[in-house]
Order: sequence, then C-alpha cells, then structure tokens
Amino acid sequence: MTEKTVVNERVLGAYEGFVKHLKNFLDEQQFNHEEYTKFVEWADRLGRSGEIPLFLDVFVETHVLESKYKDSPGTEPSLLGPYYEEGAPVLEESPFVMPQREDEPGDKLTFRGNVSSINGPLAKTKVEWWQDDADGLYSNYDSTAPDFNLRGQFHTDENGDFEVHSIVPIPYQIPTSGPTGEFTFAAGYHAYRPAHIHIKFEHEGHETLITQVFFEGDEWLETDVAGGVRSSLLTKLEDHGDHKEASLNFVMRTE
Ligand code: MBD
Ligand code: FE
Repeated sequence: MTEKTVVNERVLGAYEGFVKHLKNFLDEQQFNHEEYTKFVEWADRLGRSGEIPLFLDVFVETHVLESKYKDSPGTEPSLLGPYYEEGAPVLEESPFVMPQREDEPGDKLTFRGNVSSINGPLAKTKVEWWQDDADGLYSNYDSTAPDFNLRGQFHTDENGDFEVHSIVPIPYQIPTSGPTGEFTFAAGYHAYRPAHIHIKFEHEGHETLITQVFFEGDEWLETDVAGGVRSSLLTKLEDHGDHKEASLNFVMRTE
C-alpha cells in the first residue's frame, strides 16, 4: 500500500482522547469478557434496529450541549432530537397556524414569542417548529398523521415577534420495545420526556439556535429521560377557556 492518506487531526485527537478515558473507565468498572460480549450484542441490535440516533439523542446529546454552552449568554440550546425533518411547510401569514388535521385532537395553544440578539432587537428571524400530537406521536416518524402535521417554518416580524396557533404537546414516551428501551429499563429509568416544543432559529451573523420549550408543572421535568430541561426554557400554560396560552422570548448569540 503506497496510497497517501491525509491525517484528520480531529479524528486522531478524538480517538486518542477516547482511548485515554476508556482505559480509566475500564479500570474503574472492571467488566468481564462476558459483559463485553453482551454489550457488543446489544450495540449490534441497536444498529440493526435503526435506533442509534434515538439512543444518542436521549443519552448523549445533552452532555455535548452542556459542555459547550454552559454559562454563555443567550438562550440555552436544548436537544435537536431524532425527529427534526427538513422542508416543513412555509407559513406566510401571522398568526402562524401549524398544519393540522381537520379535528386535530388536543388543547388549542396560542404561543407568543420574541427573538432578539445578544446585541439587541432582531427582525425577520427564520423559525422552524415541530412537536408531538395529543397521542404523543411525531408526524413523519411514529404518527399516522399526514407528513408535516404540526410542523412549520415562518419568520418573525420587524420587531422579532411571532404568534403560533397549534395544540399543546403532551409528554413523550420514547420507544420502549427496542434496544433503547431495553437499556432504559435495565438502568431503572422511565421512558418519558416532559411535553416540549422544538424550535430552531436561524439568522445571518448568528449561531443557529436549536432549543425546546417546556411547561411549568409537567410531571417529568426533573427526570426527563433525555435530560433536556433547562429552567430558562420553562413557560407557564395559561388557561383561557377554549384555548391555552404560553409565551417565551429567545436570544440568539452572534457568531
Ligand atoms: C424526543 O422527542 C426528543 O425530543 C429527544 C431529544 C429524544 C427522543 C424523543
Ligand atoms: Fe421531541
């Protein structure tokens, strides 16, 4: 073999760091060979089941975010999760009504927000929104609703304000019948995430902000299986008779 390869220093550095920490980890845990074999079999099932993104987003993604964004200014990012789908319907007119079925089950929600920059007001930020439905399912993935149900993209106005009409999301139970559920229960965790709305913000000159909104009083806030809750991302659901209302403001970081 005379073929020349270019060393990717990032790959090499990451691997060397991984092995260094792995050695300490193995010294600490003292796995036997049978346990190693069982792990290999589980990892193989995880890959074959298509649950690698699910497993990593539930058990790893929050640590990636926390190590990067702890104590920086601006709205805290939260998990992208495995259910983002590009190309959601473009909503042109405010209030932005999320695509939904004729008699979409669930409590109606009016959500108001503002998007600014750490430097001040910001006009016309691109917003993408996705959430689960009243059965706790995501369109394009585990729900039988039409593709892009309860998913949309739009822009904030000149002042950075926006208003969305949707339904209130409910707590989400991650799939439990596959290898991810097997691990979750073996570790003694439950499989729930508190109700949340996923939002992604994009604006030139700013770091793309991927985050989530949670609701005060949700029973799973403290024990979110994916550890995605940050107190600054909590809002209050107010009862207005025929609908509920909530609001939260977001601040983007400059690049
Ligand atoms: C979800 O809905 C989610 O947001 C994450 C992070 C992981 C699994 C399911
Ligand atoms: Fe989610």
